[in-house]
Parts: sequence; C-alpha cells; structure tokens
Amino acid sequence: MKKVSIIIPIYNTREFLSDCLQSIVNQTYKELEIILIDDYSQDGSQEIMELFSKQDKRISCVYLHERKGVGYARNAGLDRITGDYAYFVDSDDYLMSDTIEKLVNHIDDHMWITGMQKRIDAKIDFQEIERTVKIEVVDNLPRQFKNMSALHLLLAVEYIQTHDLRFAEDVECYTDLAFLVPAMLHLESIPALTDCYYFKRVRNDPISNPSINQLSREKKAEAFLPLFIQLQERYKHHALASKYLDRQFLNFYRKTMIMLFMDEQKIPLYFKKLTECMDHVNPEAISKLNAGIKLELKLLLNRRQNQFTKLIQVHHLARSVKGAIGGRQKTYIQLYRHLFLKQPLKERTIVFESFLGKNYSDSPKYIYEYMVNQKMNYKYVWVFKETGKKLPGKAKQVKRFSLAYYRYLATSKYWVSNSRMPLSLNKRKDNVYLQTWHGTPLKKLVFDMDDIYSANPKYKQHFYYQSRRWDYLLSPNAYSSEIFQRAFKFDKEMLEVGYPRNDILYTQNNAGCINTIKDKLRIPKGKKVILYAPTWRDDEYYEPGKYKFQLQLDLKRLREELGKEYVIALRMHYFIADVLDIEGNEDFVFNFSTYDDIAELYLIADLLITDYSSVFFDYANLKRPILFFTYDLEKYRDTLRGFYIDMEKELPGPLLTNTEEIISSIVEIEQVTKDYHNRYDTFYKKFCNWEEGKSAEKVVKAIFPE
Ligand code: C2G
Repeated sequence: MKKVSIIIPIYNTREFLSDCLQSIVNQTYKELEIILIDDYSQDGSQEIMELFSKQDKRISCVYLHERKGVGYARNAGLDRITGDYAYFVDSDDYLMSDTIEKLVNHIDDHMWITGMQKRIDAKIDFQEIERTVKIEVVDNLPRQFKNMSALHLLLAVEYIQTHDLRFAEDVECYTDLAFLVPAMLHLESIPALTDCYYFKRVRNDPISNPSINQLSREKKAEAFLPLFIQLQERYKHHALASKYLDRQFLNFYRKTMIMLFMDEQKIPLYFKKLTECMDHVNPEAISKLNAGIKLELKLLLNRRQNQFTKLIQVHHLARSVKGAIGGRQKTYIQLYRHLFLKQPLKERTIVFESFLGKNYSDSPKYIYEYMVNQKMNYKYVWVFKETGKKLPGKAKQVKRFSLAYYRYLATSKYWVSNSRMPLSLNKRKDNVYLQTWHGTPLKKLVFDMDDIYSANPKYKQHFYYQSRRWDYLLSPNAYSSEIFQRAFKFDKEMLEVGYPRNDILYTQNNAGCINTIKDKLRIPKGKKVILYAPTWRDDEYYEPGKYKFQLQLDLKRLREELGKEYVIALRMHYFIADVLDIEGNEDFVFNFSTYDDIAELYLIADLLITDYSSVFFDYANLKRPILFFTYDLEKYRDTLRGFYIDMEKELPGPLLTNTEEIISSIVEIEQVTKDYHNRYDTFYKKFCNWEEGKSAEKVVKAIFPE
C-alpha cells in the first residue's frame, strides 16, 4: 500500500482545527502520515494538535518558534515526509471521508491527480453531494491552476524531489505559485476527479482573523508583484510558465490593482513595481484585452504616471456610470457620492431612523420628542419605509432609499439611528453619528458569535465597516457597555445614560396614561393584557431581513382558560415576515406586530411572555411579571447564538415549554411573582438601575448644542 503524507500548516485556526483533523483521521484510506506544522499560533491551536496526536500515531507535530508563514511551514513539512505521495490541506478546511482513497485509487502511473473544490460558508449536508467518480483529463494546465492553489493535489514525492518543488517563503500569500509553476513545466495534463471534494471554508470573520485569501489588497500586492517578477525571471525560457504567469498578472491587475487604485493616493506606492512587472509581460498577452486596459498597461510600460493616474480616474468614473445605468438605486448612490457629498454640511439638521425605517419608535423617537418639546432650533428629518406618519413637531419625512434620503444623509450633520445604516453610504468627516442600538444583549452579538447562521454570511465583515462610522453608542447598563465594546469592537464614546425608549416607563406609568393607550388600541375595558413578544430565529428565513415565525402558543387553549380575565397582545419582531393567523380569536387576540412603539405596549401589559428577546430587560423597568416561553432553548442557546447570561439562574421569571405550563403560571401568577421576587430584585439592580425617565435629556445634552 502506498503511503500518503498529508501536510497541514497551522496558524491561529483553533476554532476550525478539530473539524479539519477529524476529517483527516477519519479518511477511509488509512496508510497516512499526517504532519502538522504550527506556525507559532497565538490562539492555543497547539492544544488541539496535541489532543489529536495523542490519539493517532500517524500524526506528528512540528512547532516553529517564530512566525514564518505558510510557505515556510509547508516546506518544513516537505522536509519531513517519508510517504510515496504528498497532499496539502489548510487547517481551516476539510475533506470528504473518501477523498484520499479516491485520489490514490485513480492516480495510476500519473505524477499527480486532483479533484474538485467546494467553497463552504455554512455547515453542509454531505449526503447531498453526489458520489459517482468520473475522471476528466485536464490538459489546459494554466486554466486548471487559475486559482494559484496547490491544495487538493496528490503528488508523487519522487516528482517533487526530482524537480525540487518548494513554496515561496518570503511572501505572506501566493506562496503556491513558486511550487506550481515548475510543477507544470514537466507535465502536460492532470487527471481530475469530478466528484472528489476538498471543502474550502469561507471564514466569517475576516476582521479578527482573516484567512490568507481575505488579506487586504495592499498585502496581496506586496506579495504578488515581486513574486511575479522573480518567477518570470527564473522561468523566462519556458513558454508555458511565462504564459501562465502573464495570465495571473493580468488577472491580478484587473481584480486587485485597479480596485486598490479606487483610492488614487495608492497609485504612487505601487507604480514603480507595476512598471517593472510590465517589463516582463509578453506583448502578445495583452493584445486581446479591451482598449482601455491595454492603454493603461501601455502607460505603465512607458512610465507615464500622470497619464496613468488620469486614466484610472476615468476608468472608475466609467465603472460608476456603467453601474448607475443598472437601476435607479445605483444612480442615486452615484449622485450621493459624486454630488450630494460635495454639498455643504447643514450644521443643524438631524436625520432620525428607527428599525430600518419601519417604525416611529425606540430611542430615536424619544430623543426627537425631547428636542421638539424643548423647542430646540434644529431641522429634523425622519426616514421611513412608508411616509405620511403622524408625528409631533415639524419633521420632514423621507422615504428610505429615495433621492431625498440620500441627499439628507449626505448633507445633515447628525444621524441618529438604532440599527445599522447601509454599507453604500460613506460617512463624511464632520458628520456625527449617534448609534442608540436596540436592546441589552442576551444573545451573543457579532464578534462574540462563532458560526453565523443568519441569511448574510458576510455579517461580521459588514457589521464591522458599518459600525466604524458610529461616533457615540448608547448603553443601557454597565453589563451592556462591556459587551458592546468587545462584541462591536467599539472604542469611541459610550454614553452610559440608560435608554431614552424606557423614559416613558417611568414618566407615564400611571392609570391615566395607560387608559389613553388602551382606548387608542381598542383594548376592551376591564380586561388585563398579556403581551407576547418573541424574537426571531437566525436560521428560519426567506431572505435577508425576512424571517419566518410559527406561533407555538395554543390560542384556543389560552382563550378557554384565561379569556374571561385577559386579552393577548401579539407582537412579532420587526424581522418577521409571516402574518399570524388569529382567525376566530379576534376578540381575545390583538395583533400589534406593525404597531409603531412597543414601549406603549409594555405600559398596558400586565404581564409579559417572551423568549430570548431583549424586550424583557426593558419591561423589567415596570417590575411586572415576566414568563419565558423557551420551547427551543437548547437549539437557540447551543447552536444558533449562545447567551451571555445563564437563563436558568438569572432570569426574573420561569422558563416554560408549552401552553399548559403558561396557563398554570398565569393562573398562579401571584405565587410566581413571590417565587421570583428576590431574583427580580437582583435582575433589576443589574440591568435597570441607570433608568429614571431622563435618558433622552441626558443624551441630548451630551451631543446637541443648544
Ligand atoms: N422588538 C419588538 N417586538 C418584538 C421583539 C423585539 O418590538 N417581538 C424590539 C424591541 O425594542 C427589542 C428590539 O426590537 O428590544 C430588539 O429585539 P430582539 O428581539 O432583542 O432582537 P434583535 O433585533 O436581534 O436585537 O443587543 C440586543 C440585540 O442585538 C437583539
């Protein structure tokens, strides 16, 4: 049996390493030598290496004493192999259980063989992947190695040694080029198995721990350009190598350099190196390119930096115009960038938005109303999905994503919002952005989350760029301040003054105000109100921002047991797109899912039922009973999100899993209240003690000059 030496370089991949190693030790092909090279990881990856190597004798570990880079680490692996074949795996990727077996079974007399790569950005269902092996012989090697990767190649060790194949060591990325180019020189084709997979993980956090592919364009340019020159010089007499390298360079120029030059300040930093690269490009390689790019490359070749810079500007302008033709939104964004952002900033204009324009609510509403009541001298603009709302004061209402929306966002000095603003906006230097956020966190937030199950796999990256614009962040309690700083990577000013949205829970918690709201909502007189306000589930969606929800409460049973004394106010999270069916229960169940402000619902509710929503932190300001309907606690806590607090120990009410338990808790609500009295007290002190009905005033005084 032939032995396969698997080489795995490791650098700070603790969170993925077990998946990777498990998939290797579980390979159906057993004759393996597994060489792990730790490139001086700082995250404790070594513990996982030890764990696996203790359990499997085929594993050997090498520890480097300083960071040397992936090229060096793989070469260190090559120096130690004793097998017949070599195979490289990255420590955040993984294989199907029979990947190696298939490769070995089909390599026959070839020097190398490969299969397919699949990019994975969430957990996958292996069953779904078809398993019939077909062999294709690929004779267009330059095309096969377009992605410049030596992964998923099973190579005869004899071939590696005869041709002294090594990875580049002095660069942070593209090390594989140095290995692949000479590998191609002596072979004309490669068999490729069409159903033998290598799973390439697309990491969800390029901010805290980028993979090599996720390095910045600057870093990529610093590695690629000199390596290209070096390899072109080394292989100048090999037509195939030169052609392959030219193609890689031209792709790199188009995909990376031109994008990098969107910021024209970057041109002088790379101009000289690019001209040197151009000296090595065969003129034939550029003959088929479009006229614009060809001209840019010629200007590079002739060292015309000024003309080149001008042409790049034209290139980007043309791109924007072309983009703008794609639709009204794109046109607005171009106008925003090229026209509105250049207009003067209006010092006393404030744009408010709550829950992505869905409501007139939350802290932005109460900050606005405080300013209106104080008759402050500002112009106010409110962003809504549907305009025409009745608001106090004289705010201008603009439709989200309309032309006016872009104009006001570009020219208003202040933005006040409780959620993120679209990535397509560029905040200008003197703009002041108050992020009020929308809740004390129970469920883990952004950079505290491991796997991302939500509809947008680029969630962390987008969140990071969007939150860099925040100048102030509101915090409702000391517990949240600490979490926000870490989970949002927020290092600007935290306004620790409680939530303006909770002011009314102190200033209007009296019979008069409560009855006014009840009348407005047509709640029958003499009935107590149960508010059911659950949150959303990350993995149950139609598309980003549109989530599913299935009501697990048995409304009929609730009505039978509680209908005489209570009514139910249903309130779905603003992400929920499903409309709940309450047919036949209209006099008992009221659906307030689209009602603007949940704070008013808190005021009229005699008790709250929720699950993992932050609503209970706010509702607790009223010191009224709370029940937790946590029928999917384990999945939510252990898979979807993870929690910051131990729900079983710290919550101010019982965790219940079905309608019957809810009914009995409500029937016995006085006893439940007594049972949870002490916990409620501790909870209130920890989460509500900054609230006293004056948060809006404190925020306004901190940010807006009179
Ligand atoms: N909300 C609501 N109705 C619901 C649930 C939530 O009106 N049924 C509002 C509340 O103001 C709540 C806010 O939306 O405080 C946030 O809702 P969560 O359920 O806590 O979920 P999420 O939007 O994911 O925000 O730090 C807090 C978190 O990030 C949670």
